[in-house]
Amino acid sequence: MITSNVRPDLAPYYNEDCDPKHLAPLWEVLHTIVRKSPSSDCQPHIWHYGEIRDTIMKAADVITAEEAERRVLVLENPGMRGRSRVTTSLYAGLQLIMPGEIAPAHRHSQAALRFIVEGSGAYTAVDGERTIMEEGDFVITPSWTWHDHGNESAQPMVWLDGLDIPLIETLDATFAEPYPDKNHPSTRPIGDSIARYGSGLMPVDHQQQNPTSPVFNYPYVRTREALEQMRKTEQWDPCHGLKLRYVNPDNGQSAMPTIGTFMQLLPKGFEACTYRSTDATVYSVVEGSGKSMIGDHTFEWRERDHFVVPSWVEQRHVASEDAVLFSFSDRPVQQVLGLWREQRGDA
Ligand code: GTQ
Repeated sequence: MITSNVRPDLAPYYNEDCDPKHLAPLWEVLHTIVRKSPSSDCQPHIWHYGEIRDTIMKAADVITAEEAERRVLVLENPGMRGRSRVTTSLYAGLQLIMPGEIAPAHRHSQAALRFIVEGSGAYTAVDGERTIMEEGDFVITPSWTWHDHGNESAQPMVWLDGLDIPLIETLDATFAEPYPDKNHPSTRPIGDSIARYGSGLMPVDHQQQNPTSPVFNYPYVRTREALEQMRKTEQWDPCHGLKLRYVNPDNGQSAMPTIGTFMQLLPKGFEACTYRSTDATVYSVVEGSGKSMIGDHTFEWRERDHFVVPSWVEQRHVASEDAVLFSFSDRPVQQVLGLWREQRGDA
């Protein structure tokens, strides 16, 4: 049944002629599918870690990592409940792994990032190389690589998962398979990738094989040190403070082809100018506290809180202490397609 807003008198034509033949009149929907500017069900939202931590920890009482395969609570955008997405194109969740547990090996066409929120010492293994993760580390699981996670430390570990699940769903290009054993065998020592590719150096005959960075752990100590060193020149961007993007050393592009990742420092008292861009963005607060005005909302945040800014909604950040924010979005996809736009407002 096709309903009409434009020409109710044409209802018999729509329903008796068009509809049975799987045809529909564009003029009834044109301006809802080709809009003047972005408008989606994605809403601004904040998850305060202090309010959700108990619920995350309780997941360990109700299900094992092995039974769950991945014990994750999905950060569901309030405007898109039940659709496992934090923005229109991206998925986010908080994954819990307890001491002694293993999340078994599998692979899928969706790419994943891990951003470590609480705990230290657990590992992710990617195609036979383990990396030990610390708070603030950014770790990549590229598309179609075998990966398992394990916690050999004495504390629970929680990290933010960011995946391109909704994007891959739109493209209808999903594949996944389990590995026959819980762990994929180790074939390279811990630290191998960062030694080979992560110091401004490369093996001399290295040929780029993959659009994803060959460095799969960007440790927080290095990122934080870079920001601290940069702050000495006081070249603050009025909207972003000091903001770095994670890059693939092979090609200077984003570390992951489908997800852009960023880390920024806002010094105590910084009041950013208003800014908007077409890449809806998920933020994870690493250090400090402050507030962000996002559209009509004001979110007060502190360490380990997560918040989301929809596409083309104005954002403005104020830091009450030195603050460090990690963020991710689909910016590289929009840029490669020539779609990305940004707009800076007044300070
Ligand atoms: O760790 O492989 O949050 O496959 C969702 C799907 C994590 C993972 C998620 C996944 C993973």
